[in-house]
Amino acid sequence: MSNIDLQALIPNNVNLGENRQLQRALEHWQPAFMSWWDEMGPSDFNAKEVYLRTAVGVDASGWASYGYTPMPDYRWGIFLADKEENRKIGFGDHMGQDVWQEVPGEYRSAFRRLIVTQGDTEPASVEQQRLLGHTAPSLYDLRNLFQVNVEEGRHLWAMVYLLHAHFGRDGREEAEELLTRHSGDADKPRILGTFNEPMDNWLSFFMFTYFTDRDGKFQLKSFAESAFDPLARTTRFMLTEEAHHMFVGETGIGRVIKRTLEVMKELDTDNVDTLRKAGVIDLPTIQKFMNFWFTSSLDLFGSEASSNAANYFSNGIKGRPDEAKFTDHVEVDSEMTIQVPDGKGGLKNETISTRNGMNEITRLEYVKDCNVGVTRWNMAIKRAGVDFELNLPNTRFRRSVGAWAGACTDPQGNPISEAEFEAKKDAWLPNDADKTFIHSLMQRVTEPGKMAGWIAPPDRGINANAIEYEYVKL
Ligand code: BYC
Repeated sequence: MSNIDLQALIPNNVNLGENRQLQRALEHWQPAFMSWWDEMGPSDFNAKEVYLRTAVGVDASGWASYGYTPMPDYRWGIFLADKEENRKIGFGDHMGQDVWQEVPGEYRSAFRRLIVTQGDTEPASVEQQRLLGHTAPSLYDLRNLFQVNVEEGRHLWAMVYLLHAHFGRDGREEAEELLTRHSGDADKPRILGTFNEPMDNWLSFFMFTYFTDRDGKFQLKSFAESAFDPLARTTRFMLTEEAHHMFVGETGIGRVIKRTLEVMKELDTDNVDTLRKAGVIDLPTIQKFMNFWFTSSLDLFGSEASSNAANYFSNGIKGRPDEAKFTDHVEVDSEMTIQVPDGKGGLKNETISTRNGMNEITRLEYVKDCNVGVTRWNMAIKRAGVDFELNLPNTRFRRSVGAWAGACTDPQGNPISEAEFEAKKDAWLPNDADKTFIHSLMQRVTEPGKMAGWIAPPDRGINANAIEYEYVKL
């Protein structure tokens, strides 16, 4: 196993010290990253001690160490999963050939664009979440937010390393740019839609970590298949960190639902006003926030039929998540069916080449994965004897990218008129009153072990510590 040099200015397991030029370039970028963290990272908490886990190795057993660290002292660095000897390309036109340690010239701009797009989402999410620390429902949650934030910072480092190490001057310029675009900025926004959405409440944070971080999981899995081995290795290690972010989302939403169910039982009611007065989030509102963040995240997979995606697959740039489980890894003549609007207010089937449909294949795998948590939440609702079911909306609903962009459908995906959509959208998506209500709940709780009234405590603390542990020293 490769050793991590944690003493280096930039912790790494890529023998950075042996490449002085690259090391100097990254050491030059490091202060720019630190200023970005100061200005755009979690506001007002940089001096606080946070109980964080830090990567100290890359093997599955014991890669993390836990301890109190002020966030700016976090050991952001470069960690690649170990090299697999004799690894071969597993899909596309180069299938069976040796993987590449350098980017082939003809694919350089495609790789650069994808690495920049991936890299752009990481600091974007930190920017979106920067004010949430002020309204954390508990110290446990506050610490989880900060853990997610520092790890997204590290994921930025992962992409910046690739840009510096493999893309020369262009790469260095792109790395600078990653710190100058900002989430929601009118002039220089982040690249992908979801990462410009404002996030001023913790229900959205949990939805984001459940749904949007899960897009991250699927995109990283696609890169983990890449013929460009350094990209595959860096994303494989990122996936181990990403798992915690989705855990925060799934358990966060689960705890909100649990608390609501407790109060529904106590008061013996499902009346929305009564529940809101009692300070918990009614289930229909949870459904609306889910509708919003799930559909926004669906757009992140790109168009149903995409020649970009076909090229990425053919050229070995980006595979399908868990490529090994598919039977055909080349898909040279195969076809698939997608649904598109028929131009007359309905829908029709369209046959496309499987290569063109790679985004849709990945999106459908993602939807299946999203449903795992939804099923778990519904089981809790059922166990509580409440007659309500949360459902993911259809993938045609509220789309801004792809075949259904701008088309109006109901949450079941049936095409409807714009007038009907406008009339009903307040019942399907968070409306102003819902947002005002959620906002009113966002009060900071700082006593160790105490939770805000709208969320149940977690089942257990972090790293075998008690829930009452002082996860952030305020
Ligand atoms: N918003 O052929 P198309 C994560 C653009 S999340 C705005 O349909 P393609 C994380 C597209 O760029 C994972 N624009 O799409 C989560 C293209 O633009 P150009 C992030 C969009 O190229 C939480 C045009 O529309 N990683 O890690 O097949 C916290 C037509 O594109 C959007 C990646 O995304 C959108 N939603 O696929 C922290 C992986 N969607 O070229 C982190 C890298 C599409 O015409 N990116 N467009 O200017 C990719 O693999 C691909 O770029 C996409 C799009 C899958 C996003």
